[in-house]
Amino acid sequence: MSVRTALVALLALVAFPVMAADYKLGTIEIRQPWARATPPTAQAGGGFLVLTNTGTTADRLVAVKSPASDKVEIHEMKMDGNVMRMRELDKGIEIAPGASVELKPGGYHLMFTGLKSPFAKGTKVPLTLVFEKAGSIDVELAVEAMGASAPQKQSP
Ligand SMILES: [Cu+2]
Repeated sequence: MSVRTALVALLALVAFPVMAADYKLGTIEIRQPWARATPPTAQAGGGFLVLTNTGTTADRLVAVKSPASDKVEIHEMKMDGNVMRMRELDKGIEIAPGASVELKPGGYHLMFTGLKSPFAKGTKVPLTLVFEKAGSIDVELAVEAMGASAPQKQSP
């Protein structure tokens, strides 16, 4: 390997570090939990994270709760013809063994409805995730700028 190749390889490692889990619950790993800041009068907000199942059997995110809003639903956003629509996934989201599911703007997301107060950039939103097999875990979503499409902070 030339010095130059080695340097490129090293830079690639620095630029794309293997993401460590922010939270771990049994075989479920939770990465980059974040939410978007909301305008002062907003009634709803979105939450996002990446779920990885390191186990050998499927699990399912079945419910989500937060003291920050009346309700949190698990939603999917999809193109219906050329209209973007979202719907509640009443059976939650399955995470296959060895697979990751990314909740992100434009796809799966957590929908907070009946916000107690707007999500302010730089604050944290407490959240409880309930999995069919792994049980439940409390996490915090980092609130990013309004309209952000990805979290600012990458996991170490
Ligand atoms: Cu939604």
